[in-house]
Amino acid sequence: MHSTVMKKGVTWYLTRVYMKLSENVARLGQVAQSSTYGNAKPENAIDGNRASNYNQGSCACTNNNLNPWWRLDLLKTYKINTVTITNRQDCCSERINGAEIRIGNSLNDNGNANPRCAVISSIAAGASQTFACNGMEGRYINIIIPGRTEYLTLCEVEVDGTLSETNVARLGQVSQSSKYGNAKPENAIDGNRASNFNQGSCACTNNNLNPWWRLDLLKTYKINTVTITNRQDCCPERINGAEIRIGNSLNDNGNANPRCAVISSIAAGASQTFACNGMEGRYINIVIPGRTEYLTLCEVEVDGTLSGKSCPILLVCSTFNEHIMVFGVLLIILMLIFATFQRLMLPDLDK
Ligand SMILES: [Ca+2]
Ligand SMILES: [Ca+2]
Repeated sequence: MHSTVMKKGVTWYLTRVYMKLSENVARLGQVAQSSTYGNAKPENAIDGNRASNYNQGSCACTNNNLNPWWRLDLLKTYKINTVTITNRQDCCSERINGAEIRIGNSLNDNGNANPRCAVISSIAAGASQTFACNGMEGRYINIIIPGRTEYLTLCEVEVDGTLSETNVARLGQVSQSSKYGNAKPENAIDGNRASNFNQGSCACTNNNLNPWWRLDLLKTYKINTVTITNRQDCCPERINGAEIRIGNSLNDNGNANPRCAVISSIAAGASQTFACNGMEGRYINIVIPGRTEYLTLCEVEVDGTLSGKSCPILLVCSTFNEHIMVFGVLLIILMLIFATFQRLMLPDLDK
């Protein structure tokens, strides 16, 4: 009896962990299809429900068209690992045969001209089949039946993928030594490179000695590159001699951290990328040392990945979810040890 309960517990827990680790990004998107049969709207294929009897109202379906298609717009570019399609159960499972999965950033031919991830030879009635797309990149995921007049029915489309965008700057908090007018530090991480000062997307300090701007990423990252967009309409030379500093210390407001680069100059309105080769830090500072100057930054973009090294003992600095996960794994190990011990020492107990 103990082992049955234990197996159920382990299965439940591992399912939850799996669901947590693999996010279905399809549900973040917007959908369209070439036509709609009755109430079988395209949204039914991303309602999070694999119910595959048509009458359950959870399948998308087109009319009987030539080249029918369904499209998911993820709104941003993703690297697509897999696409999982659930086929109709109660009728006509062969209608899906020959459908293609297309992934890319173009809307030519409604997105159906994008590169092909897979051709579906067949999916059993009511079954869910997963197709590997190996990191193909795209904002649009189309499913199309080419060259045939057919109904396209999709009871669920699930997509496992990760955002391609790697600018982690926008996840952070910013500050600067002083603020010129409304040119607040957030303007440098608003996702907009607009470089005319009047467009309101540049951060700018007053005319201070050693002016600085700081990005706090809240966690330690390995920084690959930092890309800085300079002001276009005036004074591009003000950035000359600025330094990029990266580290975990707030000594001298973070300006004493190790140096990634010295900016010799950046053309007016240009964006220049500096390689920091995996330097680790939570803080990224840009400082003009030894000079009284305005520091103007129209955009700062940071390519980096979360650093694994910052937590020598996972339980000390992990998030709440990670705590729960570690606790669960330890619990499973304890249960396994207990079950093994029970079998060895008390072999007759289950009989
Ligand atoms: Ca559905
Ligand atoms: Ca900006």
